Amino acid sequence: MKLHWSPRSPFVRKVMIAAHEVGIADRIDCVRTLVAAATPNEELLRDNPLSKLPTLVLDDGTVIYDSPVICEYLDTLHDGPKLFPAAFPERLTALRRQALGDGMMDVLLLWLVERNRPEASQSQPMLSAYRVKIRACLDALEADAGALAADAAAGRFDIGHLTIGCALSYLDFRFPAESWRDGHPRLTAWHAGVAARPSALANEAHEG
Ligand SMILES: N[C@@H](CCC(=O)N[C@@H](CS)C(=O)NCC(=O)O)C(=O)O
Repeated sequence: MKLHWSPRSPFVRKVMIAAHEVGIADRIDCVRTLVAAATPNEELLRDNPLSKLPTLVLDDGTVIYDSPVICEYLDTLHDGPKLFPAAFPERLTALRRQALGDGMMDVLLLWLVERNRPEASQSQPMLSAYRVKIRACLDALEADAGALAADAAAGRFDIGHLTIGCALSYLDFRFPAESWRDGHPRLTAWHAGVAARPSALANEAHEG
């Protein structure tokens, strides 16, 4: 399988952590692909008309995106504990947490684009809206941290935990000045456990 890949993308990292967790990372050939919202990548457009990472191309030419769909596909390739619980209500909780983590990463990417514009062109209302949303997400996660900790104590790790872990780590990577741990002690403790998993350590975000 070929994965359009970047070492900076939080969504690519999510997919690679999922691949590692289900034991098939060595079946993925990562191809460095440059994307930018303002510059569609001509080659990537042939596989994904949205020109977005991650995009997975299977050996038979089938193309799969976006990260929730890729992760759910990878979860069909193994017989171990599933990242996507089959039964409700566990499935609903995992999908909601995945949506929250994905949504946080969407906001952070938009925030990064806005922050990288020349200062005179930056929209202060948008910048402050992004901060308000991320803080609200962190507060919601702190309120959920008791349940997250109980899951960890029971050895449960699903797509919801994985995605929230990626979103928090992306805050560390791109927004260290936001000091997200302040006021979120239980979430901080939970995240430390996720960040120490071999799958996360093997796929640290980096420039390059
Ligand atoms: N919903 C998508 C989001 C993917 C996404 O936003 N990827 C970013 C890189 S991290 C991208 O490709 N941006 C380029 C663009 O927006 O044109 C997913 O879950 O895969």
